[in-house]
Amino acid sequence: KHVLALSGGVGGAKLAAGLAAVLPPEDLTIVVNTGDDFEHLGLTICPDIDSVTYALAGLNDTQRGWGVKDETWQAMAMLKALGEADWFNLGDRDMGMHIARSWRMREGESLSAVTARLTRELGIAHAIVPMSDAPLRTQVGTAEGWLDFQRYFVAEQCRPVATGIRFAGKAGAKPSAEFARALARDDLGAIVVCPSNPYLSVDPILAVEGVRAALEARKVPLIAVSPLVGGTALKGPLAKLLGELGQPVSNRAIADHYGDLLDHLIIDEADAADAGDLRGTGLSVTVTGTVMCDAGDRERLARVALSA
Ligand code: FO1
Ligand code: CA
Repeated sequence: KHVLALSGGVGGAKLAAGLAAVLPPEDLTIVVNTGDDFEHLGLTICPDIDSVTYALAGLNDTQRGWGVKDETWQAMAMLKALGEADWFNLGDRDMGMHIARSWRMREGESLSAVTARLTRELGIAHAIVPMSDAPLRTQVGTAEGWLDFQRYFVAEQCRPVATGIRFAGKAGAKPSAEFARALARDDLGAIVVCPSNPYLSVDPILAVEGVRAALEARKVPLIAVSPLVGGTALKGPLAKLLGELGQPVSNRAIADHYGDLLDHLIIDEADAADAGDLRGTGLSVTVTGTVMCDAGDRERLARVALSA
């Protein structure tokens, strides 16, 4: 049976790596959020595709949470000396990835094609697939207007008060060919939603044309791993953003958010008290450790998700 995984960046990438460690390449398609992507210094930057790629290649920097390990920053220092924008940190090795992707795309290759090639070159046998080849960009509404996600998150450090989230370009953003193929497979056995932020990392995937309807139509179980630990987001100042938008941060809110799509929710042992209420809604629930510190944790959680 084939597994379709939906992933955002950091937390999602860890479970994606766990799934890749326990499933053969032909049994897994990892579809990645591209709502965080943007153009910067003439480069196409895809933070979530890169987080998943680096995690599967064993190149990810676990300390920083993004980018490549053993990174150096010489190109960045030169850019700064030249008076160019320095609010978004591009390591030298990471820069190589952005250059390869950007020039191939300028030569006419699709994001899907370039992602398939670059991941293969890095020795990754599993399919890492962008949700769409069309730009669908997550933007945060502020008093100064709509900001691209990286502008809001990195340049502005989430300081502006958020008034909304929108996905610019979602009209006409079709699923990538490999995503559409995975959604339609006869042998699809499960859909796993990795522990990424539902509003910022999974919603963009669900906003791609036809995706929500296709997921609803499939009679295969949809299993989500909650990104919450101890009732709060494991990483990031994103709780502030969600608070400003009036979105409660709780497992119940996540379950309600996914609604009918969701069949099974995996929650952290620190939130075991949530299980009763969640089960009361008709959901099936697994309580386990969801914090992934090493390869053993990732593989164990992947196996728990698959047995659900
Ligand atoms: N996050 C930061 O907080 N500061 C950065 O300078 C930064 C640079 C960066 C470069 C490449 C990349 O792939 C990711 C990078 N990130 C950086 C992380 C990224 O902005 C976010 O963590 C994700 O978009 C959230 O999923
Ligand atoms: Ca279902």
